[in-house]
Amino acid sequence: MVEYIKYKVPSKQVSITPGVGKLVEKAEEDGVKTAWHRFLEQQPQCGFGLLGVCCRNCTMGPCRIDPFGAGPTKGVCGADADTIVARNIVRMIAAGAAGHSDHSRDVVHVFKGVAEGKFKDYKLTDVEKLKELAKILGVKTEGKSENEIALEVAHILEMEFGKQDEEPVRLLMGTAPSKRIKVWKKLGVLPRAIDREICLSMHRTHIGCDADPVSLLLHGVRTALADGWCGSMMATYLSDILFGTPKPIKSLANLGVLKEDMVNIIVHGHNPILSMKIAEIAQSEEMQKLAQQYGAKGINVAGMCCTGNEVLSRMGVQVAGNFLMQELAIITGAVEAVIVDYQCLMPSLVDVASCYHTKIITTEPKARIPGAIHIEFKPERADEIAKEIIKIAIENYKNRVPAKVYIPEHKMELVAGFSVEAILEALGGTLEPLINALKDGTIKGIVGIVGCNNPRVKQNYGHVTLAKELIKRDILVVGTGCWGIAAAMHGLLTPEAAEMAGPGLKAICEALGIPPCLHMGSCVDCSRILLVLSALANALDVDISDLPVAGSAPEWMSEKAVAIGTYFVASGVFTHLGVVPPVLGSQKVTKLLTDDIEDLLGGKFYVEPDPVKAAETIYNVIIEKRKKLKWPV
Ligand code: XCC
Ligand code: SF4
Repeated sequence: MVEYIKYKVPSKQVSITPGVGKLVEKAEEDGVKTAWHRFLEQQPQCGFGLLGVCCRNCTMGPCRIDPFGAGPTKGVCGADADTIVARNIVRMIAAGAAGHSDHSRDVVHVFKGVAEGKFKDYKLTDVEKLKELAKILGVKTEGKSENEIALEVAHILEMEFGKQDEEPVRLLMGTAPSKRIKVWKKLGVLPRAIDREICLSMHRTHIGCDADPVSLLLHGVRTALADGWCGSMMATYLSDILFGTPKPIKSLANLGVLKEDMVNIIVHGHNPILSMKIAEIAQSEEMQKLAQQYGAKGINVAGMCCTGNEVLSRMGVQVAGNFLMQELAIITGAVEAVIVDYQCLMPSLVDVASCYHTKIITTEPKARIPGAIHIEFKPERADEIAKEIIKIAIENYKNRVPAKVYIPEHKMELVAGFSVEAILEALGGTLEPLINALKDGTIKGIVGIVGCNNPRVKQNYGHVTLAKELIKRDILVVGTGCWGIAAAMHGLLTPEAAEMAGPGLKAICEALGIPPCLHMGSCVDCSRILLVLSALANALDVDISDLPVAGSAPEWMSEKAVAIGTYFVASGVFTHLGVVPPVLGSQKVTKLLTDDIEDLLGGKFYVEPDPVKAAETIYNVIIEKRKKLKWPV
């Protein structure tokens, strides 16, 4: 579908990542719109929406509050700006938590099926990790087979979603530091079951329920905690058990990983259950041979977004790009198929693909896109379905139009796969060296950077600038998601990047042979960051809120990012946002989130679009925390 392009995009200004500008220009030449074009068409965006003061929760509305106070100050039901803004943000948290946790539910389903012997195409790969999880959940392992342990674990994890008692979820109780748990207990925000807290978020925000912004936001906290310390954590644990816990692994990133003479397949979405299979089966002799019969040299699988991070971390599969590059991959004209599961898939993929030969293949009933080929992925027939999907890509190779192909040459080396276990191994088996380096000031602190791309931000400028500014100040950076891919494409995930770090961090990186920025996985793997925080707090006998650490989402856009940000704040972490959340319509909610909440939880949000300024503030916060610990600054 060639479209009329109303506004041209200033291609040199949209991104700092090499190759992106060129492909945006190619898109325009080919008559294809990208997210940047549609973003321009959306301007000016609705001011009420941006401020969070629009409510559509019932049909007496939609209601909008006049932020200047000259027009209506209440909706038809009487809800004011504080109530409306708080309700909207709680719904964002609930949606984000639902995304992560429902992904987790799918992994539990496969894990259980493996334990029951039903899903023969998967296996329990990391049995040590299974035993560790069993211990956390209080499952006895002596005298039991692996499958018996897995079944008991699966049963408990299923109950974490839907149990009806008032006890807190067990995964959280088994992994969070006790000092933190006390804080949550006192506030009454210990989550009882994942689905329950999400459901209650929807109930509370229904017309005529909770109108108190404080009570609403506290439930938002409870819902977010159910995500971070339980739903997301479960996805990480079980994916490691099924596919192996990541270890440092080398690979390449950026669109230059696509190959002119191979069948290029992009795996995009979030769940490793599908992408690991595609990557594995594509390597098989049968599939490689078939590709050769069709005139290609072989099959090249490349990742996009978080499922890209999953296959990168475990198999070293190369990454084509992050969120805003999904359309560009197709615009190279060299991609035979984009295979997606769910989350962060632009429906526009189908429009863009219609200008090239690319097939978009959806695989999940819960994420269908009109115009895509739909092949439902079923774990009981995983290998067979993976083959079927890969064959579509291979057969499509002949339809590639060489005149339409342009693959930018840029690609960057990287090392990914820094699970908690891998970090410990790099440190020689214990946290001691890291703790000592923190205590004596060789490393000033640790910052987790996560999250998306957003056309409001020059693509990857926020991610890369913030990371560079922090490592320069001897702050170790860890992170996940689209940040990880940005950092990779800009060379921050190589041991050589230590050159860009301050003297202390540089020395540590050189001694350990690690990059100054550690890629910890996909967005659900933010739970790995929580586990690092928990281990540090326990080892130092302090609370997470005492640690010289911070979080950041410089280019966030998704509701999942709101859930992540909230569980970081709720865990006691000072959390920076580079994109303004839709809360400014309520001074009360804004103050609660960026100020008052600190007294309750020890963490708070801090909003600053400029990553250089943000780095300075984050550094100062870390220095303050160090002073309180009486550590040298
Ligand atoms: Fe999606 Fe996870 Fe955001 Fe990237 S970082 S755009 S949520 S893929 Ni999670
Ligand atoms: Fe308007 Fe209240 Fe209905 Fe929201 S819930 S749309 S504020 S009447």
